[in-house]
Parts: sequence; C-alpha cells; structure tokens
Amino acid sequence: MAGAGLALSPVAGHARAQPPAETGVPFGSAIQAEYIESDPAYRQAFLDYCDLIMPMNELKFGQIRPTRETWNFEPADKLVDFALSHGRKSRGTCHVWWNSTPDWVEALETPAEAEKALVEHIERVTDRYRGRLQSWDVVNEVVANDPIYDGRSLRDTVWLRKLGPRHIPIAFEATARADPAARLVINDYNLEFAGAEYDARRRVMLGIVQQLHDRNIRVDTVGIQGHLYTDHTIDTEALLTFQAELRKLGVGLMVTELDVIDWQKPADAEAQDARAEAILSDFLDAILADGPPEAVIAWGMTDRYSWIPDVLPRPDGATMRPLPLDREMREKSWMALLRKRLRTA
Ligand code: 9MR
Repeated sequence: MAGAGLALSPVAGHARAQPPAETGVPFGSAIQAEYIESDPAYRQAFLDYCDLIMPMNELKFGQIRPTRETWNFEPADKLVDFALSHGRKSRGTCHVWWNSTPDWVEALETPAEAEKALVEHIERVTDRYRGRLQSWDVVNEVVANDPIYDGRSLRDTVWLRKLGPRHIPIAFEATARADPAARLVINDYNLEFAGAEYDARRRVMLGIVQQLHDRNIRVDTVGIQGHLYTDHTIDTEALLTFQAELRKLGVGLMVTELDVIDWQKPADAEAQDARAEAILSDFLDAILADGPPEAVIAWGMTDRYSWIPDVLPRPDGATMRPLPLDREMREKSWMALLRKRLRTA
C-alpha cells in the first residue's frame, strides 16, 4: 500500500508529446466508442482540441464486466490506444460507481464475496492499463445527493450496503497496489454551487478525504465534475476554502466532467451561450485563483452527443447547448474563453 507521503509528490505526466495548443493547464475530453468510427468530424474534434482523451463509459465496472464470466476490454482498449497513439494522455473512470454495478455484483451474498469481487476487478483492470492511464477515478459519486435532505453523508449504494464505508479505502488501496504511479481521484458533482445543500456536500467530501489521509491511505486528487447549471451560482469563497483545505492535506484538484446544463430560459442560442460563458467564467475564477488544477476535462466535445438532453431535457423543447462545440462543430465563445484561461493559468 502506498503511504500518505506519496500524496505530496508532484503531479506527474503533464508534459505532452504532441501539444495541439500551448496550454498551462491540460485540457481534455471524454470520448465515446460508439461514434469514433462512424463520425470522422467527431473524432477529429478531439485531436484538434485535446491534450487528454479519456473513455467516457467504457471503463466503468458494468461495461468492463457485465457478467461474472465476461470481461469486455475491447471498447476501452480502442479509445485508450486512440489517445496514446496520437500522443495524448488518458485517464480512467471509474471503479466504484452506484450507476454501474451489474446484476451479478448485486446478487453477491456475503461481505467477503463482495470484497473479493471488488478487489479482483480493480486489480485486474488497473493492472491492464498500468502506465497508460495517468489517473483513475477510484470512487465516483459516493457523497449523498443531498446530505441534509437525505439525512446521510454517503449515498446508499450496492457497495455501501454490502461492505459499509470501508469499500472506499478498499478501493483506493487496491488501485494503488495495481498502479502505484497513477494519481488516485475521488470524483463527485455539485461541489461548486452556493447553498446549504452544496456546503454539506463539500463538508462530506472533505471528511472522506481527511479520513483516508488520517489512515495513511493515499488519495491524490478531488475531481469536481463541473456539470454547471446555468441557473445556479458559483460559490467562489466556499471553493477557495475547499481548495485550501485540500492543499493542507496535499490533495490536488481536477475538473473531470465539464459541461453546461442550460435547461431554463432563454431558448435562443446566443443568450444560452452567454449564460454558459458567465457561469464558466465564475467557475474558472474560483478554480484558477488557487493555482492551476491538474486538468480540465469536458464531458464530450460537441452538442451532437451529450447525456444532458436525455436526462435533463428542457421543458420548452429548445435545443440544448451543453458542450464546447455546437452540433455543426463550430466553436462556441466559451470554448475560446476556456482555452485562453487555461493557457495563461
Ligand atoms: O455521459 C454518460 C452517459 O453516456 C452514460 O450513459 C451514463 C451511464 O454510464 O453515464 C454518463 O456519465 C455520467 C458520469 O459517468 C458520472 N457523472 C454523471 C455523468 C452523466 O450522467
């Protein structure tokens, strides 16, 4: 097991073999296997803009091991190869996630069986990509959605029910064993907004990181997903305090799933983009004020493909504009802002 001392070591792997742009903070995006061959413009967008290209879904537990007998590495291999063969970095998401636990895991009966399955999965998957993924989201979305309303700190998940909170240190230790050089990330959403619910989420996240640190279990980075709701407000002060607390523990910050949730009025594209730019600008002010994050990663490149219209559709049915390029691959003004801010950070 790696000790807490490692958490203080410098961020590795930020030099690019083939930089597409001169940036201070690496910019990346998540890519989807289903479009990479069928849509050449989609594929090209990643090469035009990204320092880092990571599989969006293909490394999730349920995709990699849908049944106990089946290991399905091919889609993830293809995407990681795509990134590395073009001189880009890549990273992995995610080992523990409530929304990717296959039926066979849910059916496991004893804590010992669950622990064995979790450790075996993490060791095998992490080892396969050792040296090729610069970091892993070891646990994703373990903080309760609304700790106040839900009356709990941790989300109720299959892993929590089977193993209790110790599934978190188990997962970190297994990942560290299998790839000691990979940065270990705890990833979550709704960590950037103003409001009691978000204060509570930040508190829980800091509490988990502190407990891992106190037990000498390495956690290197907090991933803020950065799904930015245009009708929410960024809490700059709270984010600065949050980052200062992490810094005390030797833990860094990364933005892992940036996109814009524009589900409220206005409906015209220009006004939507102006609101997107405003909230992104506030977010970057708060994140960059504390020194450069390890990376900023968008959750896709183009409005052609995004989870947002499926999961959080606009009530007025207007076209949503969540990502840096529009459906015709035209760059939005907020992508230009992002590039400029990251380059000079
Ligand atoms: O964007 C992802 C979508 O394509 C998948 O169908 C879905 C289920 O695997 O996951 C989406 O990504 C989620 C991410 O893994 C965790 N944070 C929230 C993202 C949006 O739901």
